[in-house]
Amino acid sequence: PFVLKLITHPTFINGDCYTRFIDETPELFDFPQRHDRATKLLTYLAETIVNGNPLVKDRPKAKRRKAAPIPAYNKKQASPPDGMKQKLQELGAEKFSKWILEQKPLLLTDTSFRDAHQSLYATRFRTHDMLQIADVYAHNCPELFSLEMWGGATFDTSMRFLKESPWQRLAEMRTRVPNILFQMLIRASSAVGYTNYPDNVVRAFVKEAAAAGIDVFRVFDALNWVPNMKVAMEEVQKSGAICEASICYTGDILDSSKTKYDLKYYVNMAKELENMGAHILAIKDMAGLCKPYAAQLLVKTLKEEIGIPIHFHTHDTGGGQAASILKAAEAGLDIADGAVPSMSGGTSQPNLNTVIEAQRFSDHQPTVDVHQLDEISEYWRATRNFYSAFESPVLPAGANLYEHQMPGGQYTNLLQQAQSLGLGDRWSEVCHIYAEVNQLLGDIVKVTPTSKAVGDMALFLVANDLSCDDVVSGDRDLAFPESVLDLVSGRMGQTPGGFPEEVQKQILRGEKPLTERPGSILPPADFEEAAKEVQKFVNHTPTDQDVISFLLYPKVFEDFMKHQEAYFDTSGLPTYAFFDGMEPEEEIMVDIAPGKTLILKFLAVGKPQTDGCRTVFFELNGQPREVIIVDKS
Ligand code: 3PY
Ligand code: ZN
Repeated sequence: PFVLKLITHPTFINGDCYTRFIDETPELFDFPQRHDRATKLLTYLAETIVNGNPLVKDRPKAKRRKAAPIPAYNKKQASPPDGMKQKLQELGAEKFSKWILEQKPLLLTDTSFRDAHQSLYATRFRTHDMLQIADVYAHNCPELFSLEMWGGATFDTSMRFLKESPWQRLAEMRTRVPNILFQMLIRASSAVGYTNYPDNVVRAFVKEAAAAGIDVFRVFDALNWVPNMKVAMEEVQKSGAICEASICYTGDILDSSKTKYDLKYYVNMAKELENMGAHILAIKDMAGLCKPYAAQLLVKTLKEEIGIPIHFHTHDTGGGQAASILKAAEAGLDIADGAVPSMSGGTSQPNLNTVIEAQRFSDHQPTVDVHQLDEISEYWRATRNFYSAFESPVLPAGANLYEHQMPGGQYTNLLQQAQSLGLGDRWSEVCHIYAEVNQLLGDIVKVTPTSKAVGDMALFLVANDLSCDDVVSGDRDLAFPESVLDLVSGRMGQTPGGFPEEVQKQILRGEKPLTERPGSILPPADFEEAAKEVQKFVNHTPTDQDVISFLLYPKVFEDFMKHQEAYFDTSGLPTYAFFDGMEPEEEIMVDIAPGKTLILKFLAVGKPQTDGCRTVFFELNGQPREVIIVDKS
């Protein structure tokens, strides 16, 4: 039909087919590109139908193969009601921070777009599913303080596994949600990675993220080493966004036998962060260790000692963390994190509706509407069924949670890693050794990336039937995991009191540990050189975002770009089709550009030919199409 339209156009018939004709009527010449995009997407689907997506190999198939129900919202409203985003724009970060202090109701952040699925589904939720519900949030929940929706593990996971651009996710979400603050998690000098980066990479990343739509940066250092937070914090402040600096909570401030991470330690750190210009202080309780009375004491004391709002983040691994939020709110907490009911609980955040209901008729009752959250929760509940392949086993925390102190995001992940190494039945031993490794290293803060090093070491010891004593004795020449060397050598930064010298010596085998800030000695990245490298594998002029993605994750970014080149942008495919391909007679609609939708129907797969190829039969917008694929089985 495209060709028909072109050759029947009067200009074409008159023979006036000069180049302006192409400029004036580009739609007539769009067909090769559209054809190309469609072919690429069909090739992806055919490949997935015949050979499967390696990401879900041997995993359960999606339990649902139709769109999740989207709650109604007032589509007549030209734009959603104003929210905190407009307040921030009106006041600027500093005054906005003071404004928060004046609010009586507890403000709420929804983590469903980031930490909830990072903790429950190994960070596998796709942009497609986020976009469907984004407008509903904007229209029906404008009272939310923020959506935590970017950073942490989502940056690399989206490119590495989901083959989609984290920047595109941010941009498309921003278009749909102009009124609620967007919040991200940044690992200070490790940005959104697992190791420290040069300062100019961290700065460029923050600047670009703020320009792309992030309003609140939750900055933390995985060893609570404040000097390592400075670069990221400074850059956030320069960008005009809100700098939310974190104290990572570990240990137990109520246990007087534990003196390393006591109340004074946290108060001192909070004061330092306030002096460095933080607009908000986050209590980042990544493992869900901050029990109700500890939360109350901590918030009460911090409220007396510092003058910026406090934002509490916890994981409900132990099951009782809504009570910690309640106690903290009583003590004057300003903002709390939670997830919608269907995305909450276990290693995820506490249930937002539980938190709201627990405070109904109190002075702090949040203003977010529980019924709206319930409707949104139904959407997420249905959406979870697209991700059956990644559903984490429900792993109720035992009393040993307070001994091993594993972060929520790591807890279920490490179990799966242990199972894949054949150590599933030795899980409690892994937990126990994890706690021992922590003590061996001098009792450190455990959160990405330091928690990964402790987890890697625990698995290494259990898998090789070794104990922490074997590490210290140095009798055996052990090849420790790379992450452990990175940690103990100081390449992740310094821990309060330092690593025990003997342990450091045995693990590093003569390598001299760093004492200075890694960013101060890492050579600055050369952005122009990096752009030239990127140019080798993309067929457009590299954008700043491309260059930053490449500097953070060179190989992951290159592979992702190659995927896009081969298959076009697969992020618009429904999740069940992206993971599992299509079923015969199934039809899907895919938006490939504004106003351009493809209707794809899968018909059948032909028998293998002698050369191992199979023909996959589709209909594209009602026309038959075939794709030939090598059957790798
Ligand atoms: C991350 O760094 O991704 C975390 O969620 C740490 O808690
Ligand atoms: Zn978390």
